[in-house]
Amino acid sequence: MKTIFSGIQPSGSLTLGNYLGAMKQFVELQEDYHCYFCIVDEHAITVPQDRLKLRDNIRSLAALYLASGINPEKATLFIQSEVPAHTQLGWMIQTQSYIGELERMTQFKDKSTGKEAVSSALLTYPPLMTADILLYNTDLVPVGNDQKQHIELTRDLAERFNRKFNDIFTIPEIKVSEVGARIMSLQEPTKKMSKSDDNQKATIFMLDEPKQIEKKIKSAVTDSEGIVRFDPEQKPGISNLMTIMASCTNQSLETIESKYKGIGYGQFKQDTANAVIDLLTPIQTRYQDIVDSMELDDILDKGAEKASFVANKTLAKAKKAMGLGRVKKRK
Ligand code: ATP
Ligand code: LTN
Repeated sequence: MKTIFSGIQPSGSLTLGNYLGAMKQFVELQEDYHCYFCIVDEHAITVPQDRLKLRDNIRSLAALYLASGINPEKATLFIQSEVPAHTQLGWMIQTQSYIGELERMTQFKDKSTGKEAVSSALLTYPPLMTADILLYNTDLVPVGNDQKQHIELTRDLAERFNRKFNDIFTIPEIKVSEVGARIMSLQEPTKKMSKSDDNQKATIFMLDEPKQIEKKIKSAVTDSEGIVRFDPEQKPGISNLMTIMASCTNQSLETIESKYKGIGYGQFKQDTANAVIDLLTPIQTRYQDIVDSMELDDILDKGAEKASFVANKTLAKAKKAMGLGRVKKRK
């Protein structure tokens, strides 16, 4: 069975973009793959975080994984900082990464441009992500489109390490879902929907109440043509809502286009809002049952233990390959 690894940052409340671009595929994939799903809290601290909020976000994210359908009997769910091998291998990979290639990452440019104090960890974020992936002999990494560049760099770094030291890492491949890979902001549909957007109206959060969801979708930016047609270049707003509708209801874009022929944006927006509400309501109910439970702690404890076992084995091989540590003398 092939192995899958993916991570989500506990850097705020999860969005509909995170669900449709990442979480939804995770749930489907756990049936056919050996899966590791990680709450990457060490990635989240590459930008400033409030400690109490971070704690809440970590727990909330773990509960959302489970509420969305991740089954701890099938997949390993754990918190990155509870498995020290991640930062250890991350450091080793950093020694093999070049500043120039890290500076070319669009996520680094987006998050650092115009900022006064940029942490060096924001630049060295990709080597840690590489370590996350390589520790588990990962074959496939399911992520949204925005992570493509990071996965390409992961492959380069793994190949570089293998060439220079010993062939120990599996070279992973990216897996982007066909629909929903890039959900855009409701207010600026040429920008991706993001948990850290300052404009609250731009983003649907997984824990938003039905009324809020309806309000946000109804005030989503569209165009004046009045035709429900998929054209991301000319009609980014409507195309984004169509993508949302398509991935919430598992319909094709063509079906939606023909269904709304001659029907205005008002009805289309209302139906899209209902589709999102129908998708999120059962997840929210399960979330409330899990988030403060001891069961959640048990699942995360077991997850960290299982993940550590595999990660430590890979780490030991990589240390040996690089010549770190020592060989004990025997009597
Ligand atoms: P931020 O918005 O704070 O930069 P993020 O949501 O982009 O964070 P993560 O939480 O780490 O970053 O993303 C988790 C997963 O969700 C990744 O696989 C990412 O590709 C996917 N994802 C994030 N935003 C979207 C989006 N708008 N559409 C589709 N997938 C997304
Ligand atoms: N960089 C990713 C989060 C992330 C990740 C990973 C995804 C950290 N480590 C390993 C897949 C595999 C992001 O910002 N979305």
